[in-house]
Amino acid sequence: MITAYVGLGSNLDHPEEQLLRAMDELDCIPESWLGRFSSLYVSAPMGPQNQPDYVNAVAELHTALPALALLDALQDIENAHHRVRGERWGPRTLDLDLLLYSQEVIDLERLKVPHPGIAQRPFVLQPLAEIDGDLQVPGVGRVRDLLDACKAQAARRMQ
Ligand code: ROI
Repeated sequence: MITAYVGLGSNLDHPEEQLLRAMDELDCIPESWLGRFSSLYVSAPMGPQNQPDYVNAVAELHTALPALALLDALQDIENAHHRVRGERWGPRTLDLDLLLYSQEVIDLERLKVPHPGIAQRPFVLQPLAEIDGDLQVPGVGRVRDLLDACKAQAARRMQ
């Protein structure tokens, strides 16, 4: 069994509901079950500012699936949320990023793990730190230290 971490984000069509539904769907991925799940966090968009604020969270997933099969399953869930791949860094109904897959480093065209932007994204680090601040991001550093380094732009925790 592998422990993986998935970043969830949405800024369209009732983002909180999108994330809560996605949580159930993650638990239904074959050969996998949902572990811990962070609170929901709201943050201003990174990238183009002419879009709504985002709601983000992180889920821990225990899985026997190979990384690419897990990626396929995540993309199936995105598609079921009518995810439309529009402009780069534009708004989206549901974004599921495979952040960490055990301590593996994967560098394929389709999949880069750890997620390349992780160290610059407080909206990922903050929910990840809520689950486990001592987690190591291979080749990058410890989650808690990475969060301290970009705290200035911290996301706000929702109720
Ligand atoms: N900005 C925030 N705050 N949260 C996201 O999940 C997010 N996702 C993205 C881009 C457009 C980079 N900006 C984001 O894909």
